[in-house]
Formats: sequence, C-alpha cells, structure tokens
Amino acid sequence: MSILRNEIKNNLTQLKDEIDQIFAGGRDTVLSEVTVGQVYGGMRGLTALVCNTSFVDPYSGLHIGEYTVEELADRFPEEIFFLLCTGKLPGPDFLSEFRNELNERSGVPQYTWDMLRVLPKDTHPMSMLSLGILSMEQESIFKKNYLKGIAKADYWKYTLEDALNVIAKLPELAAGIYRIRFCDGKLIARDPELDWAANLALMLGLPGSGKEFANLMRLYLVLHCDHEGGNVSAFTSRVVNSALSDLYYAISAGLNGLAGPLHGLANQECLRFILAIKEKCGDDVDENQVKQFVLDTLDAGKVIPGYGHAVLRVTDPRFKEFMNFGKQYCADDACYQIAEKLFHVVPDILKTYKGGKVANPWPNVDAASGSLLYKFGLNQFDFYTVLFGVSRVLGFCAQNILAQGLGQPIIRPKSVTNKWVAEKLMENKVNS
Ligand code: CMX
Repeated sequence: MSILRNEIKNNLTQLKDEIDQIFAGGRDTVLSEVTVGQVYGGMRGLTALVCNTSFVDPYSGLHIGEYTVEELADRFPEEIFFLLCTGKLPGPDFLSEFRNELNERSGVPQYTWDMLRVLPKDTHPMSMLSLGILSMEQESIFKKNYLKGIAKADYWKYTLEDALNVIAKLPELAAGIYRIRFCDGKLIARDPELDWAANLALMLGLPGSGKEFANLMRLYLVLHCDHEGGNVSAFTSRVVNSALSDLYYAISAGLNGLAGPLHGLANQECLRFILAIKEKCGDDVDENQVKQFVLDTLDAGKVIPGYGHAVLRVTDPRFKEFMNFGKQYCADDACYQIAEKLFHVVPDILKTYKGGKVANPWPNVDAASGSLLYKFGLNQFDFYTVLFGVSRVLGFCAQNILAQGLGQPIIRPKSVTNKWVAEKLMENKVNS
C-alpha cells in the first residue's frame, strides 16, 4: 500500500508543520468560551476539537479536503478514503493498487459467521455489524505490536493496517448480515475484479439489481463517509481510540452511536415515515395531505425524521445529490415523489414550529436515501443504517489514523456538578 502510506506520511508532515506554526502563533489563544447553556446542551457550538479529514460549513455543508460534496459525487469511495487520509485525491494508479490490497485482506473469519448465525433472529443488523467487527478484534495488528512494544511515532502505521483489514472485509460482512438476517443465509462470493461498492451491491444479492444499484451504492458510500469530528459516532470512535483501544474497538463503538434514531438510524425512520404517508393517503398523495400528516406527527410530539441538523443551516448538499440521482432513475416512484413533497412542505412548517425553536428546518442526508434504496428492492429498513455504517467506517479510520499520526493524547474533558455551576454563578454575581 505504498501510494497511500507515503501520502499519509506527507500529510502528517504538513499537518505537524501547521500545528507547530499554530502553537508558535499563540498556544494560549482563546478559541471558544463555554456558556452554562452549552455545558447542559450537548456542547452544541462549542469549538473544542480538531479534525482534519473533513469540515461541515453550516451553509455549504460537507467539505472533504478542499472539495465539496458536489465535486465528489462521481468518485469511488476508495478515492474518498484516500482523500480523507491524505487531503488530496489519488492519481490514476491508486485504484488498482488499492483493489489488490483489499483482495489480499478480504475474507471474514468463519468464527464471525458462526457467531452471527447463533444470534437471536430479531437481532438488529446494526448490533450484528458492531458485534461482527468486535469479534475480529483479536486480529488487531496494532494490539499485537503494541504488546511487543512499538514507538509512539509508528502507532498510525499499525492503525492503518487494522483500517485496511476492516475496510477489506466490510462489504462482505455487511452483505452477509443482510443474507443471514433477511434471506436464506447463503452468502454470495465477492468478485475480485469489482470495486468496493459494486462488490457490496453484488453480495447483497437483490433480485434484478444491476449497474444502477451498484451506482447507487457507490454514491451512498461516498456521501456518508465522514462529517467532521464532533458527531456522535465519529467522536465516540475517536474517544475510544484515544485510549489506545485498537480500531476494532473504536469502530464498533462508533457504530453503536450511529445506531441511535437521532443519528444514523434516522434513515430507516425516514422511509418508515414515507411509507406511513403512502399507506394512509395512497400513491397519489397531494401536498396538502402530506402537510396534514406532518402536522399530526408534530402534534403527537414526534420529530420529523430526516429534517434538522446540529450543524447545518441549509438543505444538506448530500440530500440534493440523492434527489438528483432519484430524478434520473426513479422520478415516477411513489416513495421518491413523497420525499419530494415532504421537501416542499416540511421546512415551512418547522420554521414556525415551537415558536421557531428548530435551528434548521431543512432536510439532512437521511431524508432521501431510504426511498431510493426501497425502489431498488432493499425493503428491509433495519438494514439501512448498516450501509451508513459501512461508509462511515472510512471516516472513523481516517480520523483515527491521522490522530495517532499526530500523537494526539487521550481525550479527557473536565465535567462538573450542578453545585459547582451554581457556585460559579454566585461567584460571578459577587465579582460583577
Ligand atoms: N422535527 C421536530 N422537531 C425538531 C426537529 C424535527 N426534525 N429537529 C429539531 N426539532 C426540535 C428539537 O427536538 C428541539 O426541541 P426541544 O428543545 O423541545 O427538545 C428543538 O427543535 C431544537 O432542536 P435543534 O437545536 O434544532 O436540534 P438539535 O441540534 O438539538 O438536534 C437533530 C439535531 C438532528 C437531532 C434534530 O434536528 C432531530 O431530531 N431531527 C430528526 C432526526 C434526524 O433526522 N436525525 C438525523 C441527523 C443526521 C445524522 O446525524 O445522521
């Protein structure tokens, strides 16, 4: 894996130089102040982390390196992994070298399949994915070498080895989970000539799925790959890895966070929502009916899945890319059309809901993807977050490789009690 390893090395050198300059310019400079509201409010808006793989601008959305989502939508996920790790897109030789590398490292161990097959039949596929990764932990190259004794400067190299081993096995693991959980349990062999996304499409074995579905998988795996460092799953993964728990532990932990309905599980909730509208109002539902359904949902005290975001303040560009794909391949599909109608009515409703309390009334990535997967015959919603997870593992890996390469320490912010906060308020009153 010489191209990738060399370019990560170059990226680390550049990032270290930048940090040296930043420190020389003012290590004690205040970047962000913390209010009481932020301490009690999920640390929203608190600038307290550095992540050099990607950046989310509230108004232009996700940027990976210098690129926006729109500029990357036609790429392969393998190229995006390279970009996340190195800050640049790869040259022409990379894809074939990477494919060979993944071919050599592929093959989920039999004990993982055995473990997955004995789980209760109703185990959630995200639990299966997380357990599947964790079951392979004893194969960690990082752990084996750490126990022998390795230099801190080399941690990232062993973390990269673990990353490549996991990435090579992921499509097979995810597709196998689908086949065990929802089909006859017979696994479909990977094709060493295919790319990462096309292999996943192949091994899922959906009847009639062809090139268009492989294209959807490629787009899906590109669009979900990373979303800077503070989201639940990426942050969890980084915190775990910062204790030098190896990447298997860190990925499994990140996936457990992704499995929550306010995070990655929202995409299955979105399709459920769309199908509920379809069931209640029929295929030819009009915008007024959709509006009423949304209002009834809010009146029942529920959130509208796929809308809102902790950072974004515009329509998520990833949502737009999925809608463009849908326009091309399934503009007549009833679910796609309901997703479109929701886009027409939900933002205006959320703008005034709860006295304008919703910070972002616009759709996020999850609002469109489910309707496309459903159109291609992937009608097991519980599986959708697994696809999100397969993609997001690229981000977990890249973030942890770079953090190890930069020698970042264990993450350990300070927590305080109500009593401490109350005393601080009193102290401030006395001093003012
Ligand atoms: N429907 C109804 N109410 C919503 C809402 C939505 N889609 N989005 C936000 N709100 C409400 C919140 O519940 C909150 O109400 P309370 O203060 O009464 O609890 C209020 O608006 C303010 O919340 P916010 O500051 O706008 O949003 P947060 O940063 O706290 O939360 C998110 C962000 C995504 C969890 C939230 O918008 C949400 O629950 N959306 C629906 C679920 C979803 O689509 N999640 C996927 C996000 C993408 C991802 O991370 O994968």
